[in-house]
Amino acid sequence: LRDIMALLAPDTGKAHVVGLTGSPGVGKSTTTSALVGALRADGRRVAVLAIDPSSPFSGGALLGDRIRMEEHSTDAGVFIRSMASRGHLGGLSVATPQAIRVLDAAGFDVILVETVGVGQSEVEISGRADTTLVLLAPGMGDGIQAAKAGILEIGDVFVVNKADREGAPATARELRHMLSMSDESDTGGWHPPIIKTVASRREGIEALVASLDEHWRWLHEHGGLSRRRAARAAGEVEALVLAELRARIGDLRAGSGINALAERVAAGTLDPYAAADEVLGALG
Ligand SMILES: Nc1nc2c(ncn2[C@@H]2O[C@H](COP(=O)(O)OP(=O)(O)OP(=O)(O)O)[C@@H](O)[C@H]2O)c(=O)[nH]1
Ligand SMILES: [Mg+2]
Repeated sequence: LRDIMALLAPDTGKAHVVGLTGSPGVGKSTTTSALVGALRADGRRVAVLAIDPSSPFSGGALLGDRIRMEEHSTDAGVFIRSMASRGHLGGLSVATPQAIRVLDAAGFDVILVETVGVGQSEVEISGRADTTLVLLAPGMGDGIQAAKAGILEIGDVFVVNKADREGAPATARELRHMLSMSDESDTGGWHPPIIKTVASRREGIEALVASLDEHWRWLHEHGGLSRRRAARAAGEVEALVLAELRARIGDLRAGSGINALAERVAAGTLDPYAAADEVLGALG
C-alpha cells in the first residue's frame, strides 16, 4: 500500500469527493443511485463507496445497496464498492481515504461516499469530502436530531428526501430556520441550499447535481478547496502516525519496556509523566 500510494500521489486531487450522510433509511442509497444516473447521462465517470457499518443497526444495508445499484453494474463508467467500517469510530472504514485516493487517481470525476449517520458519527465524513450532503426526510424527527448531532455545521448541501410524503415543506422550513440561526462565519460565505427530492422517482436530482456543481465551483473560486484538502491530508497523516505509534507501543508492551516502568510508577519511585517521557524517548 505504501508503494502504491507513492506512485498514485501525483495523479490525485482531481475528483470531486461528495459525502452523503443521514439517518438510516432516509434514502441515501436511492439518492446515490439516482445521482449516478444523472452524472452518467452528463458523461461523467462516477465511483461509489458505500460504507457498511457492519452493525446491528442495518444488517441488511449491503444487500439493499447492491439491489439499488444493480442498474449501474454493467456500466464501465461506474465503479461501486461496499466497505465495512468494522466498528471504526466515525462510521468510516479505516481504508476509506486510501480507497478515495485510488479512485481519484483512476480518473473518476465524482466519488460518492455513502455513510450511515448514527448519532454523531456522520461528522467524520465532512472531514473526508469536498462537499457534504446531508439528507433528511419528513416525519423522522430529523430536524431536532440534526441540530443535536451537529449535522447543521457539516452540511454543504441539504436534501429533504421523500418529498412525496406529508410534512416535507415543514421539514424544509424548520431546517431553513435552524440554518439561519447558525454561525455564518463557519461557512465562509457559502449558503447551504435545501433541495427537495423524491429519490425513488428521481425527482429533484437535476437540481441536486446543479447544487453539487455550484459548491464545487465555489470551493475553487474561494480557496476553500485547498483549505479543506490540507485539513483532510493532515487528518490522514495524523491517523498514520497514530497507527504507527500504537504498533510501536504494542511492541514495547510485548517486550519488558513498559512493564518495568509501570512497576516503578506503581511503587512510587517514578512519576507517570517521567515514565511517559521515557516511553516517548524509546519510541523516537
Ligand atoms: N416514499 C419515498 N420512499 C423513498 C424515497 N427515496 C427512498 N425511498 C425508500 O426508502 C427506503 C430506504 O431507502 P435507502 O435508499 O435504502 O435508504 P438509506 O438511507 O440508504 O438506508 P441505509 O443505508 O440502510 O441507512 C427504500 O425502501 C426506498 O425505496 C422517496 O423519495 N420517497
Ligand atoms: Mg444505504
